[in-house]
Amino acid sequence: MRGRKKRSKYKMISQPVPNVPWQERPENLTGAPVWRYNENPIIGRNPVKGVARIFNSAVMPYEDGFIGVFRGEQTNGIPYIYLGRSKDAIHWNFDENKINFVDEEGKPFMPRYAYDPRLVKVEDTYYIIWCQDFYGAAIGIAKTTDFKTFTRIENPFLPFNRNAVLFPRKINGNFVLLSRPSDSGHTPFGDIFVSESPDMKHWGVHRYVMGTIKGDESAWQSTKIGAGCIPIETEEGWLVIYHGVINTCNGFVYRMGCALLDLEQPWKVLKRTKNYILAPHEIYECMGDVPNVVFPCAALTDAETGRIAIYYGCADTVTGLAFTTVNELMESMESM
Ligand code: BMA
Repeated sequence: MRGRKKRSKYKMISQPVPNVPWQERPENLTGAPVWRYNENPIIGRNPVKGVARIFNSAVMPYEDGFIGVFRGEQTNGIPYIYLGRSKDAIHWNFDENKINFVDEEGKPFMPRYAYDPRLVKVEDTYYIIWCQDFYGAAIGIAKTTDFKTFTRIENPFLPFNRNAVLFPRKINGNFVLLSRPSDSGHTPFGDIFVSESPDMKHWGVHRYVMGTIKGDESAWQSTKIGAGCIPIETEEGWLVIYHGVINTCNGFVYRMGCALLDLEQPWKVLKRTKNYILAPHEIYECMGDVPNVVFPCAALTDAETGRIAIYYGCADTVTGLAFTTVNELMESMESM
């Protein structure tokens, strides 16, 4: 395969995924270290019967292809989660019906709404984490081993909270999760915290990880931040791709950045980007239901080549794919 030659300087600790979608870095790319798939958006409007928009969605390798959980904005305006499968992680087939959750006794449990899902495998179980209603915006978690039965774990966190991202392995024997306590509206503030659990049910040891940065130092992330993709394990630390927001006279603008957290003590920030790594620029990122939003929710990685493919919501309307490498991201961060 073309381009598959150099091993990466920085090493990701994960399985090789040789079929990760990929396009080489354009020669004329300047500035930000992330470049877009040239056929973006990969998921356009009206992708499923009764669903007007799919965005802010998460994918991962599964069997000989890929699987994903997708935020589908139904034509009644209510977001819900849909399952999709793909051979190449670019062209997706979606189930026509939304995911049917059950509670821990096996009885149907359907949240009133569900949005911004993340997807991760820890040991033998896949976890879907999203935002749902629990007297306001709160974190929903469900587990599955077969993508047929999805068992919802009862409210793991108090309201209000969003952007929960589970680490892909236990750290010091516990599950570890990043989240962003919020309000139940559009949240004009927000920092990232980390929590631990022995069983995915009881959470504690909540610690502060990182917050906004003052406008005179890194203005694009001066209003609120939130974890995006599942942390990527590297030899240097956990690489976290997150969103950062600035408030302007025309509302919020969402951009992307990344940070490196200590492998054993993930509340310690080793490095972080002061410059964003991707910002709304293309028309599908600047125009839509909510203009000027790039919102990362997943990254596919190939440890062998260091390639990273980022899935992100564009303007709360369509889904984009962008590429970078572990080297590019590592070298875009500054020591803290
Ligand atoms: C956040 C979330 C996201 C959305 C973003 C921009 O608060 O609700 O789902 O993409 O706002 O509207």
